[in-house]
Amino acid sequence: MNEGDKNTFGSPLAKYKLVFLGDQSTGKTSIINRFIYDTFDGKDHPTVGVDFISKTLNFENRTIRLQLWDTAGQERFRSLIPSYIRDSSVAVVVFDVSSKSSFSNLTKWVNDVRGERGSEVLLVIVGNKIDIEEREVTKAEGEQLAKEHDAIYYEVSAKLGTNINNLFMSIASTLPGAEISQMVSPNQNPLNDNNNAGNKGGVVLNTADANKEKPAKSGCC
Ligand SMILES: Nc1nc2c(ncn2[C@@H]2O[C@H](COP(=O)(O)OP(=O)(O)OP(=O)(O)O)[C@@H](O)[C@H]2O)c(=O)[nH]1
Ligand SMILES: [Mg+2]
Repeated sequence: MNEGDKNTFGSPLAKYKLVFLGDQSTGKTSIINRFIYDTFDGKDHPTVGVDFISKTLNFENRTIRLQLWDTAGQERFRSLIPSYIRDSSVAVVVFDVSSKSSFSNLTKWVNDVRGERGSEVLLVIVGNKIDIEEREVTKAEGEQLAKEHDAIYYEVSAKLGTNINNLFMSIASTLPGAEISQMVSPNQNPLNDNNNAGNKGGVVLNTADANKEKPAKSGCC
């Protein structure tokens, strides 16, 4: 174990794997890029295989590390995905609120998750692109589907950054993490904490994580 795997007291960090799933172009990579780097370039960069990045959060009185697995929505990579679902404690299934078909296909993704992990996983359904006015899926429809599948529901815009930090903080708040961090007092809002932050808006980003653990651009598979 290297120093980066320890908290301020030298204890091992609590680590959680999050897998991002959903149809092609729903905005999985854009959501992750907004969270990690606070950027959005508006270009198409379809993920090839699976990408990985991690981020350490000082949250309330805990320090946890989120390991984010960003999967490709393209059909040709489908066979890779079950093993990443199997390994994860959180599955974030993303659809595009301006695309009815991405919403219709959500059930298939959710069934894949439940099939692999049953109820041993935190399921989060995310409606992305709420900056687009011509919606094809309403918030009520999203909420209803999430309720049916016992999932948390969030609507976000990676483009504008709307609700992105709330989404990740909400996920982090449901994960157990035994470590007590001295870096953030219990009353301090981590979203306003820019100590050591590599990104604006910041929950503390361990930039070393991002550099060290990110594989070659083509992904890991
Ligand atoms: N308007 C708008 N466009 C977005 C938003 N998020 C992503 N996009 C655009 O949607 C397209 C696809 O975004 P990606 O993040 O590459 O989607 P993805 O789900 O990672 O796609 P795959 O890797 O192919 O599965 C890009 O052109 C993005 O710029 C958003 O919140 N609003
Ligand atoms: Mg992608």
